[in-house]
Amino acid sequence: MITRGFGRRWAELEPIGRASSGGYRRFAWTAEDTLLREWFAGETAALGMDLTVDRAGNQWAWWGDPDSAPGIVTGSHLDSVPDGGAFDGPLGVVSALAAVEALKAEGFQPGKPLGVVNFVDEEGARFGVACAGSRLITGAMSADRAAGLRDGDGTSIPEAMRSAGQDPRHLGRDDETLHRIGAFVELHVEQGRALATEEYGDAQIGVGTAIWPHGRWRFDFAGEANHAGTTRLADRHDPMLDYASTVLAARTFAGAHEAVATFGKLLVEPNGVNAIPSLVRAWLDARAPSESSVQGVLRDLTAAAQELGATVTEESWTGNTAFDSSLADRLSRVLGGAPLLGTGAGHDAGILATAGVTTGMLFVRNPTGISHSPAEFAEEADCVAGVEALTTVLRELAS
Ligand code: HGY
Ligand code: MN
Ligand code: MN
Ligand code: MN
Repeated sequence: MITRGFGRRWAELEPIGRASSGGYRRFAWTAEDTLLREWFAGETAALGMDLTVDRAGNQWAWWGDPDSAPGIVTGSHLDSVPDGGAFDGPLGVVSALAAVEALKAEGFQPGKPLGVVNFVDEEGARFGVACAGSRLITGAMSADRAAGLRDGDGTSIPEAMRSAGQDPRHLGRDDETLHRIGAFVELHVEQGRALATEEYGDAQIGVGTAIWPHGRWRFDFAGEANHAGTTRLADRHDPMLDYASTVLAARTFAGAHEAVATFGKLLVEPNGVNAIPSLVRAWLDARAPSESSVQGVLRDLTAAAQELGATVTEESWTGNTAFDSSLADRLSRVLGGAPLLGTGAGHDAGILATAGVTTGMLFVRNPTGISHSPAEFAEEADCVAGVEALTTVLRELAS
């Protein structure tokens, strides 16, 4: 049953938003997102679940009356990074649906409401802030901040929501939705390679303990637009040079502070091969097991960039996030001693945990550790083990 429940759904989801590279472009409030949401609505209706959409557009499907008692919720997200992998997000949603189907098939009667959520805009690929859907309903991001964000075409989140048929008028903290969550457990493909190592016993399933502190910063390097062919070198103010030295400095400071950092997104104006740029705008992602390490990288890198005349703007910050330790121990126990591990990847589960929701995570082994890439992969047997583990956990928590 579980294999069929997983395989059919996976096959239906796979073609939506897939690019010729084999990677995915599934951005919030786009046509691909609408197809994914319609798929989710159809699947949850077929399971006899009641679907609601909250103030930020997150989809919540319920088995039982969600206002009768705080429920047990699982699920994840369906959006992706540009050219992302197939598993990051969808594995948690498909596994949640297959687990509910398995529980229904065995005649399980939940003692409390059981929910499956599809969070909107977890990757922040279009508007720049990760976990936008969970940040909005928990108040970690204000409606004003969301309305001020723009995508590459200058579209705002409210405009994008309206174009996707959603109502942005009540954008913001959603206590009614939050009060329905007694505990949230998100299943996710492991991002990084720990479970497959001897240290973690080459385990199929792991239990999350914490998410590293992480953030995103925008660096603006101003230059002087000019002709690439006729401007003497001594007369140039080329911001690409300042950007290049800052990229190298980021790697140096990350090493020095035992952190990780990368500039993964770049905007060049006017972006012409034969024009010296007037502006180079670059976004930094920096993370570390401790807040002091990340802050150390930002302190040193900001000082170096400001020396070059750059401006640095923090666009999002998530401090150290610890999952509920007693829930983590309980998850590990019911899963026969599944190993506990922290992660450098951000998740909606982390945002909910920061808002005081009892939260846990399950990770499915990733043999290569690669993620945010078309090469992201998990073995089918491990995915099925993930559904079985999630089914066990939901049966345990919702009894
Ligand atoms: O960026 C992250 O860590 C997550 O995949 N959104
Ligand atoms: Mn991701
Ligand atoms: Mn994810
Ligand atoms: Mn010319």
